[in-house]
Amino acid sequence: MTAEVRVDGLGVGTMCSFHVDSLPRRVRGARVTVVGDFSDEQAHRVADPIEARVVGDPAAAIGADDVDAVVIASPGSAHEEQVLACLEAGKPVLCEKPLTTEAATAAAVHRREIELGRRLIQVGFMRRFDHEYAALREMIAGGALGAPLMLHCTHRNPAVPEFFDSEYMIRDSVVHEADSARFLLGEEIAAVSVVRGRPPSGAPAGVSDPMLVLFEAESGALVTIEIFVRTGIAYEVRTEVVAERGSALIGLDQNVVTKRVGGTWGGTSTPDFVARFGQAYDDQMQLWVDAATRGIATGGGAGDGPRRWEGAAGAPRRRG
Ligand code: ISE
Repeated sequence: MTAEVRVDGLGVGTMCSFHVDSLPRRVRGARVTVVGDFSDEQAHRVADPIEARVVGDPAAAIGADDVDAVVIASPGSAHEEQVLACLEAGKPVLCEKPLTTEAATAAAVHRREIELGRRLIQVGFMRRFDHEYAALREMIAGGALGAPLMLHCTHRNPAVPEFFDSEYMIRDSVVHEADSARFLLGEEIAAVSVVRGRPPSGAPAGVSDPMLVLFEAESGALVTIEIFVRTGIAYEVRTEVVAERGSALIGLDQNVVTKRVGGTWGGTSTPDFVARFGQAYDDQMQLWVDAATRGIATGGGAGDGPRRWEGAAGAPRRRG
């Protein structure tokens, strides 16, 4: 491994473009040497300004001599094959969620990582690096509020692409709440139920948006999630813990709101997840680069997230 980690960025849509931009500017110790996307044009748009090579074939890019580690932000359906290729090549990988699109394949990827004997996968659960989530976890773990009884999670996107159906909402959006719930409560999710709501006019046919999701944690603590990805308003992600001796709420956008205009109280809401979680994405990337320098991965891994909803021991009940 060279002193500077040479990174391959796979799938350069919004998220990977953000990461590719962060590596030279806001993260120490890495540079992007190879870029790949199903659209060669998009790959060149990202690669050319930073003098990276464009390699269309993901397997060739992962195996390339000038690649030490890989950032995967391709569509979820491509993750399984690409992450497995990283494992076989012995290269640390930061894979955007979902790790794979099915619980069984995610479990298989995790098993392969264990078989090979080296932690190489970090999953893009960036909320763990957000200062508010980290402070809330500390508050809960420190016992200041007493035992947590409920988490109330609001997860609203202003808009999503047409293909973002109800399954996508669970895999791409609610997956963050699964990770956050486990991160904040420090325990596993034992049961999941989903109630489908009435879509707003203009939503694609057959989509259930909003939905209410209920997790029951092993201790009996309840986690309610409102997932609504076509609000037309702003990016709103809030989490409130209600515990035995008090409650605490994060995600009020206090960093950007709070000003008085002509006697009214108001401000701007966060427009999107990159604006809301920019600091968390960068800190996540720094941790990944630091670990990749040592040829390993740390942070949220293949064993986190909804993989645990199904599978071997202690398989949760599914309802709804
Ligand atoms: C997106 O992919 C993300 O990861 C965001 O954090 C989430 O809020 C959004 O719903 C997803 O589409």
